[in-house]
Amino acid sequence: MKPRAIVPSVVGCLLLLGALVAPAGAGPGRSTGPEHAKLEMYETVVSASTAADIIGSGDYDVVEAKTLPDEQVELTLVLYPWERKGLEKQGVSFTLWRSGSGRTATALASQQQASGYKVWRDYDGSDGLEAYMEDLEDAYPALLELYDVGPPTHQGRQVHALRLTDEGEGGDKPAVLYTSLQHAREWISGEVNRRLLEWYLKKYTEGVPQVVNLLGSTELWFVLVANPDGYQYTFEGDRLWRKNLRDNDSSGDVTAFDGVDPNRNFDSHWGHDDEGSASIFSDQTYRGPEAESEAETQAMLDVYGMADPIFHINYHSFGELLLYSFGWQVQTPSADDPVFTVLSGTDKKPAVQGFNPGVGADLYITNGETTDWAHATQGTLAWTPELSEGPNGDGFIFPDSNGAIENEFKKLLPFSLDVALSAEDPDDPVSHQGFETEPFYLDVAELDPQKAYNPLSDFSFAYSYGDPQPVQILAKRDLDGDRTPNESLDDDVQLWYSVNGDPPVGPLPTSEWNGGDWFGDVGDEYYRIVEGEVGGFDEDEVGDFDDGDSVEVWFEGGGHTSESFTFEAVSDTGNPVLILAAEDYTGAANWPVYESSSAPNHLSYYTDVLDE
Ligand code: 0X9
Ligand code: ZN
Repeated sequence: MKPRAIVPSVVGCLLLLGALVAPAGAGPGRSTGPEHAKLEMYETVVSASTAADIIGSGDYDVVEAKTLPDEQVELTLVLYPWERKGLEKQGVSFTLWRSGSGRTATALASQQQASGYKVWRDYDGSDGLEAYMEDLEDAYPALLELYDVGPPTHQGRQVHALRLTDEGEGGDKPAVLYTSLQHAREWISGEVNRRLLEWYLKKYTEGVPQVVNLLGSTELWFVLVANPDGYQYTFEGDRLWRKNLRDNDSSGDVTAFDGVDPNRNFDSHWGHDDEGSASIFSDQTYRGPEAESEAETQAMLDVYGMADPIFHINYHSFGELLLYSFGWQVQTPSADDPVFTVLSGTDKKPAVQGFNPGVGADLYITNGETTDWAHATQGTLAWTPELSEGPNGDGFIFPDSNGAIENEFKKLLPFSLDVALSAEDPDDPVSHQGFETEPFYLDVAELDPQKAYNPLSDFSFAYSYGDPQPVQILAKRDLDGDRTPNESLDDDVQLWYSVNGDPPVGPLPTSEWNGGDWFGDVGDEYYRIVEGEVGGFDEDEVGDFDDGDSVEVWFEGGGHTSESFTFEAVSDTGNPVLILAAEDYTGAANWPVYESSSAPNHLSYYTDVLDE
């Protein structure tokens, strides 16, 4: 993953945290004013702590962070002139970002446009992507259906979804959703997605059994242009535009203060803090006036309503990453992490060659974001692949070259196909690399070493100071493998233990552990944490531990036995214990937001419990 480590958990220096608001004189009617400024890409090398402040403020569009030797960090940012000047006043100096061939982002874009596009096409034009989708539906009437999804956008465009399946087969089929161009400037995402759709059509027409079977059993849904207003604007207004075109400042014109980030407008931890999304109009991650306020978000809701996807790939660029939930806070892989890891691979063996797989928050945190929402509220496991910048290091201005674009599509194809092939049996996903999910995980880091430092990664422990002692494990919901798509049955898990090698005690019951009531849905569609207790019986009976006892613990279910672990029992000293706890009930961590922020929410609850 990209080095999250550059962001200290406590952001020390507040020097850079002042939110930038529109400069004086900004406003409608001044065609040369800052509201008509264009975005440009810059680079800067700063100390790790300054980098942490810039990223942690959430006020700047940081698109890359590379750790250099000597605690220095190279940041690539997309900025308006006043944002650059504001940072310069605080001592940060910038150079224009340059591609491998030495061009700035805007120069590269102008050059591409001036020589006439070979591959790239806009949305509105007679050979644009909207006309393309309509023509494609006409060409494949038995396979493709085009839907209007969501209301018209701010500029009156229609978002479309295409459903690809062998309609002759009928039936209620599991679905996979592929979306792209949620961010206007990320042109490569639309072309990779469009080529995937065409690849399926071609292979089906050629009678390739794998694809014929797939389209018989599965629906594939495509939203090629999730943000058509913004996308069209990158052809006509500003090549580096990211958001949609909501008229935030009611100027009647597209200005630098307009646009909502469609990838921050979903109803899952929406507006949780100002680092993962922004409240400022001109910010590139402006979250909108309320969750689901945008036509583009409602379009996605419509697609989910029709397709109810098992999996979703939301192609973005750039960075060569394969991101999955969760993104809204750090160190929080979901309970479904085994399914993500089998399909995404690991740092050493990524499912997309040259890409870096991992949880989204390892890049930076986001809230109101599509894939978090999909997992937490829809039970859909979703990815954000950050595609590459092309062979010449061109950032968002991926080359207008059929060869380079085709290479990018082919690089993604094995992963994109694995996900589709897995929809029928999602907890036993298909991996072209041969990874498989296990019934139990005592330590998730055995599957993916980068998860080792997360809480809830390793359920084993060396010493017990409690009797009874709670023990946990990550278990597949369907242990005996009789799950059918869209139906989940939770198989019983039994707990066993043995003291000092004595005959096993068990089977003991377990129950699902759902964490606290603080963080909401933990993303546990296919896996869950189960918990039981060992010991805790009357004195002198089997199960009551003595100091130094060696207790081996394991779990069984669906005919499978987990790995075991052994802890040493340590006797209770009988000494009183002082517990110090604090709760941030006024700051960003006050979630969900309570009506009163004058008293702790959870600590007072805890005190009530203790009083009972
Ligand atoms: O910020 C985004 O919306 C995505 N990156 S992009 O550069 N294409 O804008 C990343 C979303 C994935 N989630 C997290 N990084 N938390
Ligand atoms: Zn993006």
